[in-house]
Amino acid sequence: MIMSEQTRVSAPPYMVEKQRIIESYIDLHLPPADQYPQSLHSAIRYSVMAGGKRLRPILALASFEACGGSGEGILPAAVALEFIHSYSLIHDDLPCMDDDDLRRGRPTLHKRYDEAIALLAGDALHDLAFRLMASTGNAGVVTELAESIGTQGMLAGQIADMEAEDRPLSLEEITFVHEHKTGKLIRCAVRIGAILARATSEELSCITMYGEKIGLAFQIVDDILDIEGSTELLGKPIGSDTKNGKATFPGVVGVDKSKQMATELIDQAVASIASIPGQTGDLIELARFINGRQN
Ligand code: GRG
Repeated sequence: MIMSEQTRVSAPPYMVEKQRIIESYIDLHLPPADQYPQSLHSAIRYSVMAGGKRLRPILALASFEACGGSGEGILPAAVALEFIHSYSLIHDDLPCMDDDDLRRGRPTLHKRYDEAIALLAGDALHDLAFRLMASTGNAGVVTELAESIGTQGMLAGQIADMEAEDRPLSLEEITFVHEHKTGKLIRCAVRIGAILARATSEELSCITMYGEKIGLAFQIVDDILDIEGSTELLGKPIGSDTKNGKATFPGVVGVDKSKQMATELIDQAVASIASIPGQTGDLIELARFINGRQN
């Protein structure tokens, strides 16, 4: 195998098992589709129940367990992360942003309903997410989420991404976009798991490093899949980054170098949690999955 070649990795059993738990928790904590106003509630369910990988909540669970946490107390926080993620996808797909027609294998929310409903469904998910996060009784994780998606977090990345369209970027600039637009929420997921498990400060800094490395790798792999992936597996058309003039890692450093960098980041992520005494095997498998994923 040459350095830059990535091995396909299917979802680890841990991920499949936790997906089921997350799915039923989401189902229980979303308002019923027939509750007034039905247009809003059915739209929220249409987007959230469309079968994403649930990676962010699963990372929170794995981090919680690696830092010695047990039981179901992590679930509200984990699902809050998925609600924020879904919210960001809905808004990202809007005509004023990426103007995408397909998401998770179905018409995007504004195509299936309309723009106003899509906007408000995103807003409602923001509210639902913060209510769930606050239900942990831990103000630290509420602040952690707010900072991760705020003006120095995901929002900064989204703005930088939009302003980078149709112009050449440096490696430093594209790294900023990816670390913020995508990386901040992934970093937040593993940090929240660790905080709720009452991790030591050493464990928290190891987990933070892990989250930063996998977060950047995740978006680099996303860029590569937009070139080499399959529309059927991704549930959205490939080639959309090029079509929309998006800044990508392959656009800046080429596909081979991007693959090599993603692999190096994953190796660094795995190395960064080596000193955590707890069960880190699932975090390692999830990191390997991120590099070898097909969707
Ligand atoms: C949420 C505060 C807030 C603002 C929204 C629109 C926006 C600002 C940000 C967009 C960020 C964005 C869409 C980043 C892309 C992240 C990404 C690679 C998503 C795909 O994630 P997967 O593959 O999707 O985990 P599934 O469908 O599996 O859940």
